[in-house]
Amino acid sequence: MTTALTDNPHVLSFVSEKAKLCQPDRIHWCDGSEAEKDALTAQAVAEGILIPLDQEKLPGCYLHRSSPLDVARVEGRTFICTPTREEAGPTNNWMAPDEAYAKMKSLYEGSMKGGTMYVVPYVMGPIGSPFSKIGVELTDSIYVVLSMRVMARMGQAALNMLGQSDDFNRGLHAKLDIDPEKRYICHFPEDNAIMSCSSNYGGNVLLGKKCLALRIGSYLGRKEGWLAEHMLILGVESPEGQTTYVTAAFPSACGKTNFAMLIPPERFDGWKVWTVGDDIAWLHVGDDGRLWAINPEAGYFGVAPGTSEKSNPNALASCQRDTIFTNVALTPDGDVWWEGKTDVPPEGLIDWRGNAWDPSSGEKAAHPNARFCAPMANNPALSSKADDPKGVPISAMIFGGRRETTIPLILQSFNWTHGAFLGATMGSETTAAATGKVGIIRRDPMAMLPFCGYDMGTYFNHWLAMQDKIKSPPKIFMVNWFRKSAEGRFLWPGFGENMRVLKWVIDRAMGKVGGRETPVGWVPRSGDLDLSFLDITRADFDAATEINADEWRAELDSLQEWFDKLGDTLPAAFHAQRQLLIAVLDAMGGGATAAS
Ligand code: OXD
Ligand code: MN
Repeated sequence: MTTALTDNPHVLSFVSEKAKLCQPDRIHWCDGSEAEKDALTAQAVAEGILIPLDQEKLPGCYLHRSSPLDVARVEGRTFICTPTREEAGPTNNWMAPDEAYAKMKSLYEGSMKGGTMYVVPYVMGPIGSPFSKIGVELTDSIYVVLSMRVMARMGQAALNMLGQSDDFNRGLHAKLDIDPEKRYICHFPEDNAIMSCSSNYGGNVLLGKKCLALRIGSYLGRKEGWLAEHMLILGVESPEGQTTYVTAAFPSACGKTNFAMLIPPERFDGWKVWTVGDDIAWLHVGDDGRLWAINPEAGYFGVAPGTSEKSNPNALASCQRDTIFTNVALTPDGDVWWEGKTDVPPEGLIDWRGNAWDPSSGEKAAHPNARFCAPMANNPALSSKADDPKGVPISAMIFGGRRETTIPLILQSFNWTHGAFLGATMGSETTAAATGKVGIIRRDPMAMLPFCGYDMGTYFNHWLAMQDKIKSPPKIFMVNWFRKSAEGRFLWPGFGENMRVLKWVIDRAMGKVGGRETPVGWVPRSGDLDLSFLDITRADFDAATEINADEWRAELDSLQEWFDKLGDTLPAAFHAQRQLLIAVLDAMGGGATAAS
């Protein structure tokens, strides 16, 4: 055993209790140092867990290949273990805490015999921030240790911040044999504890991320009066040097990382977008009555496929050093590749399973949910506030999904309740970030469907209750970059051009620009959005921002089923919003609202 790095009795007894259960031969306390990283990396390479990439071109970068049966989050095996099923709500899998503890105990028993248990102390959020949370993850996976080192402030600093306190998340992870049948990701919100086994894939095992920062975090947020959200945080700096901060919630693999790292097009000379976070926001009400956000993470666990010089040069730059790639393809010269990185794949690729890749096979070279795990410090667009213990003040919040129809390019809500309603009812086509069928529309309220650690209706009530505390609330918007024409063509060019939409958002938040009121919210008129030097026809812009009454009526109709599923805890205000919108649409008749 390496020497314990703390004399905190609560940490020591947690570690010794779990060591007794898992029976590792060794216990390694992670201090987070460079020397430790080098030693663990060398060991991971020797054991074949990491494959070194070209160290001249990509210093500190490695490839990891997971089991082909362990490539994404497993929502079906993820449980919220509250005393009653009602507390977990109808959208979560539930298991009684006693049953879950007993099941997990039997799986963990002796699971680390012959191996090492790593003690990984970490902080989610800037060191010293009153909003940060501390966790200790015990794991038998070097891949987890090295990834947690990227994704969180890990090591001695976390124990120093904890001091003698008992207020830390207790996490236990064991790889077992990666058998999907034995895979469980169990959350115990009342005990601030997480247990995960039989997986070694990011979202299931980097316990600070989805498990603590969102599922347990959302529970703590309700208890303590704040919000833990699946949102990126960015700052838009104007040529005059004024920075406005915005958060945005899109479902997994729908472009949060790209949006958080957006590079404004030439037309926006002098404008700059700064990344505070690309996946998670913790939002607290400040003394000034505004909502302030911190990014609890310290790295990016981003989806690699589709990331290119065109879609996200800052993400590519972030992956040039000290990055762990998972399930990407390997080039003969020790570089990485994935679908969409370049138009033409390099010759001689080894695919994500480790086999020579045949481009005519119809198989993907990289897994669709292949990831990069890169330190945020590598990002050329990193905000100087990313480490600020206070966080940043939020002027606008954006919800967005991937929808071919109905939802316009951009829509501003009338008020907080209407904005929360739009977020709560948003739908999106499914992606490869979770196991299951891709391309089906599912409701993903506030992009939190897989991440809310308690009953969804109660979560919405918490959102509505927060309004009373926020004297100057951010304005709430909805975006859809993915709307298509009748012929199936994307109507909006996306990528850097999304800056034009972002500019309208911040101008609206400041009350500086007009728009068109429709029955379902405000949309820009073509003159309100800067479309100069953009290859888009007026007809396409009108189609992208069209509110079609028939489509919306169908949308609101189908919502009833969703509301029925959510049950009695759904806020009455949301039923009323739906009825109101239906009434206004009925008064309007069929077809599209006139563009002007
Ligand atoms: C993620 C996800 O990994 O949402 O961020 O799946
Ligand atoms: Mn995410």
